[in-house]
Amino acid sequence: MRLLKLTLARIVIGAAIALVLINYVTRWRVLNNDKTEKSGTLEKGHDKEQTVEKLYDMLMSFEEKQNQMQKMLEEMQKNREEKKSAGNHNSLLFPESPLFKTWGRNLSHDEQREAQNGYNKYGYNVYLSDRLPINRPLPDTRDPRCAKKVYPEQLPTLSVVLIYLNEALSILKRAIHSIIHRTPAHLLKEIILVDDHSTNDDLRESLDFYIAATQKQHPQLKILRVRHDRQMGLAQARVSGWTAASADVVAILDAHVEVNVKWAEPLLAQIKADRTVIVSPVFDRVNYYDLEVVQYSPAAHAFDWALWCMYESFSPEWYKHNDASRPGKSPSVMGILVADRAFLGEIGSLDAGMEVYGGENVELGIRVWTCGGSIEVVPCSKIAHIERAHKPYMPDLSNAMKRNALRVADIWMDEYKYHVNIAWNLPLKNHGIDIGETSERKKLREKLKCKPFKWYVENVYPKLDSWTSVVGYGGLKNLDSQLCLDQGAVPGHVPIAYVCHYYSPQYASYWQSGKIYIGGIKSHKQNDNRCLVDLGTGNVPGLYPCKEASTGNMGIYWDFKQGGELRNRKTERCLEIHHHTLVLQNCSGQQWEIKYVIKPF
Ligand SMILES: [Mn+2]
Repeated sequence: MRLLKLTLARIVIGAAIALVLINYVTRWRVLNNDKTEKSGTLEKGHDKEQTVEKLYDMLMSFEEKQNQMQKMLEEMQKNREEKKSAGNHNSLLFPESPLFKTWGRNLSHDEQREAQNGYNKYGYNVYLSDRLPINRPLPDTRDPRCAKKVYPEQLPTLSVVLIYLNEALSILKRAIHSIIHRTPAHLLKEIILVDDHSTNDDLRESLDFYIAATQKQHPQLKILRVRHDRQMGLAQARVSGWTAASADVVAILDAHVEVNVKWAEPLLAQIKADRTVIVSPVFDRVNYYDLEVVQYSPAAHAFDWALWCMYESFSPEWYKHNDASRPGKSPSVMGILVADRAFLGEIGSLDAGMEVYGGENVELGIRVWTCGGSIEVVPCSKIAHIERAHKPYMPDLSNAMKRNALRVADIWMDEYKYHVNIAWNLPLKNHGIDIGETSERKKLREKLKCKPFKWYVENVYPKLDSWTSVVGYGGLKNLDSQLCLDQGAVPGHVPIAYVCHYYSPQYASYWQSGKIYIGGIKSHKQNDNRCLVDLGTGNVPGLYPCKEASTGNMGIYWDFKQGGELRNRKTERCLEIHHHTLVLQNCSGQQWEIKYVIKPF
């Protein structure tokens, strides 16, 4: 206890000294700048410059010591808490908060409040981040074969762009520190910090000071700042970072990352061998609640027809090699990307017409592949990335996402573009959503002589299922009762009649074959949809995976005309609503209507 108090006292005194020093340095700099400009007393300036350098060095070594002391303090705190927790457990103030699912049992009420506030603000555990060392070690999660690989000595130089909006200072510092210390100095030309109009205070003077001190320690490294005076959105922020870059290769990263050992070499080697390949590292997940690193296996980056991104397996050939250190082709990138700077420019960098967040990564994927390049995920390059509980861009990202998806569809998807409308349950025409000016990007597509989207689907992303035999979608309404067909309880096999709201439980589609899917359509061939069936026994309809339904010889085909009855081909019974309940019975002429018709049926 006494030792703890002593250490605490030391830190307080140390911090006070540091504050005085910082104050002194800042004031002196301001004064000195004025003076030198006015009187030009260079020699005096030089002396003072040296004094300042010493002060900086003192501060930096102080920071190191502080880190060590912090660690000691934490150890002791932990021991103390472990002893305490045996008998005396603090009650949780926020038992519902995901932050405290497994973490923070031993915090006092005041500490819990502070941690919860920080979590609400950032979507991750900033309380803990502020208390972890900036230079914390990361587990080496690579395939063992990676450590044995040898990369060329001569590799392209690298600009690392970090994009952020209201990121916590300690998170940003940890990202910068990891990049500087885990990238060979002769390859790392510059770090470019792009602030997409943050409003939190600690990204002002405190960050300026940290950058100045870091710059002092690494004079050969350029650290550039790009600050937007209004929020540009992710795509434009990334474009501005790319524009500011000057090295051979540009890596555009989120700022809530820590790069892992030898992250850069495997990426640079791929690009050196082929400048038209755009690469992505593999991200390990950093839990937003305890900041622990969880190992992720390499996988391709893909998307569904709503253009939400998701992981997907590599091609079957990749698995045949049985070597998890091999780069694998990928239909798209999740967002983080590393590319030959000039090549990225030649194909139109990123679509600056994309707003806020989402879809810009899919657009890049389609464009790179169809316009002469390719995308690879490189397993030997690992980045730890915080998966935030919520993002600071907007409370609900789906509106931006929907708008951006429609824009991508309009520019790139040719005869497939209405798939995006189906996925978002929007009408084919007159959806009333402004997708911005698209003529420039369409011109670019022509100029680059990009291949059609059909080529992309068939050759790059054959797992993406096409919905060309859907004839109607949106929702099925019973005109007699004005109720809608709804998937009912999940898991479960009994659809229900419910007040129409046309959200995903009521997404229904009618197919050329006569099948009816309820609860949305799966975007990937390997995933099964759920088919409306007449089991032939009882009078209750069923909802079963279509494969199971057809092998089980259930009645999965329906005769249906817009505004007409819904009659099962096998049993000849009709789906009707009786006392607010779905029943299969002899047809009495009840009428159904599907929300949107693609082609007459
Ligand atoms: Mn991120």
